[in-house]
Amino acid sequence: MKLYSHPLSGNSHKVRLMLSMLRIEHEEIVVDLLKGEHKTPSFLAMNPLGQVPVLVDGEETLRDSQAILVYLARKYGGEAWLPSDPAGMARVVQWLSFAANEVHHGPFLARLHFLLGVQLDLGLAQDRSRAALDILDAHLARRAWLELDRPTIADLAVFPYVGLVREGKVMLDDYRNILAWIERIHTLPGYVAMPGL
Ligand SMILES: N[C@@H](CCC(=O)N[C@@H](CS)C(=O)NCC(=O)O)C(=O)O
Repeated sequence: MKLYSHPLSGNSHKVRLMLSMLRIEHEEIVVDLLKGEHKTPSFLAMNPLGQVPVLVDGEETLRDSQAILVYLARKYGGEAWLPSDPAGMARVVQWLSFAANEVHHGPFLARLHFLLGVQLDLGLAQDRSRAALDILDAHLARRAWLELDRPTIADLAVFPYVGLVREGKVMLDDYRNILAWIERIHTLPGYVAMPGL
């Protein structure tokens, strides 16, 4: 199995965490985003969107961190990380959407501005970050994990950019439930770090 990734990519880190927690041997190939390696014809042949992460597992070439989490969880994780019953699966998937929408348009974009100097509406991204954090913190007031009383791919999908939100100059200090959840994720078997987390 091959993971095409970048060390500072939180989306890559979601997949790195899942691979480590499932103890799946793999090769990690760093795609140099600053040199534009993700826009070369050979990379675009794997992912026309020109983004990491990309996972290659035998004949399968998959893009998008949420989709890859679903694939790994269902193929290698049994019922643990993504249950197959309709309601349980839907409960988990609603947080994959939250990661791709609320977290992307808030914490991801605010960090992108400071990390790479990308010009965007920083105030809006920070406002959206706080709105997403408010929802997450309230949700975590009543539970240890996002759904199903155990860690699932919902937690792995939402965690990296929430944990990195300080790099977008949004402070986490007042979000006690989120901070406790982050600490719980740190203690999961197979947890691996990335710069800033
Ligand atoms: N929806 C995708 C987003 C992937 C994404 O935005 N990747 C970033 C790195 S974290 C990237 O490759 N950006 C380069 C670009 O968009 O040109 C996912 O969840 O994997």
